[in-house]
Amino acid sequence: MFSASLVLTRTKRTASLLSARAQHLRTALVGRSLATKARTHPFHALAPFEHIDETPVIGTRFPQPTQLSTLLRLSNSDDVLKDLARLASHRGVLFFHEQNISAEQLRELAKRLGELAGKPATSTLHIYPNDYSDTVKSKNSLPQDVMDISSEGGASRTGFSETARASDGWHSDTSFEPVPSDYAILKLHTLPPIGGDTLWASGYEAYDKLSPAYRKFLEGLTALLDAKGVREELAKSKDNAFHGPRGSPENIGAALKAIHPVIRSHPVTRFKTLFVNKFYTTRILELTEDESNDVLAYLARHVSENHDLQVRFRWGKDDVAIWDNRCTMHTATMDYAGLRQGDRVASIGERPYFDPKSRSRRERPEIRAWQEII
Ligand SMILES: O=C(O)CCC(=O)C(=O)O
Ligand SMILES: [Fe+2]
Repeated sequence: MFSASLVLTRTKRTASLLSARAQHLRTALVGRSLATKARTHPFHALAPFEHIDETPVIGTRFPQPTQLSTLLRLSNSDDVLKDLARLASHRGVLFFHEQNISAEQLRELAKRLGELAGKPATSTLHIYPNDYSDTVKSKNSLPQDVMDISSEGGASRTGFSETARASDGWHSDTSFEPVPSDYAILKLHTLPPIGGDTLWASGYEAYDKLSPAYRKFLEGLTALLDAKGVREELAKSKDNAFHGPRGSPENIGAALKAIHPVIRSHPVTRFKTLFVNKFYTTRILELTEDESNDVLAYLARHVSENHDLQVRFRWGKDDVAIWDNRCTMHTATMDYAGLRQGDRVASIGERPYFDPKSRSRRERPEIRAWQEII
């Protein structure tokens, strides 16, 4: 009886010792694998924050309730935000759920992402040329460089028509400016019961899916991007025109037009990306008008009909998207009824350029290696 109970006690103790050792070993191994993961993670500072890729080429989601407002205040926040900017530049768009970030903090975040990614000191936040303060009441309480995205006459409904082709909306924010946006952030605080998804398309993949001959043909061409719709709205509305500077000393005046390379090199990733969009690009300058119309129509179809280079986001209340306007296009979906509203901040980056020595995203072997690690 005695010895049996001793054996039992011993066995229990041995078992619990063994299990403690196993636990210790497990913790050490998990610790080591986390440390290895952090070391090998291409965006080291983001390793502690769970994130998953939405598609192979575009979109990454932070499923845990990682609060962007908390990231702004971490002791290593510069490292974390720098990696967040780099991740956005690689993945095109990042999604965050149920965010408590304020409009003022959205401004801080956009400003810091751009600065940490290396934008020129003269670039700040974009101010939209059309100030909707007369038509949208809530705009009155927002800073001038926070845009009210609203189904009630705000920017998201500019030129809206129920019979319009949905794919006509693909655009890159502020691409009509001489110095357009790098990063933009949108938080939607009011949603209709259903509908109103937003889609993003990868400019890297749009470039990579073209044949080498077509890529070569486009490289070095330049295009006119023209915010004609905004100019027309301004001419007929009571809204006040804002003539600048709109986030850069170069973004001034009432023209709302710019000439940019058709294929652009990304300053953070150094990848080549398609930089024309259906909404603002009106003419490829080196081609005849006829040729230009055909090439632009083809490129618009290339973006809108290749759904393998797109990601579609169904919003929850207070969700936030952060995207890189240099290597993506996006479009809202006007299929909803009811109020849909949020705040959008666009950081101004650098003048677009084409560097023939930059590479295609698919050519970079580390991309494949990174995807295996993450
Ligand atoms: O309303 C949306 O889904 C997108 C609006 C938009 O284009 C933007 O915020 O830049
Ligand atoms: Fe936009």
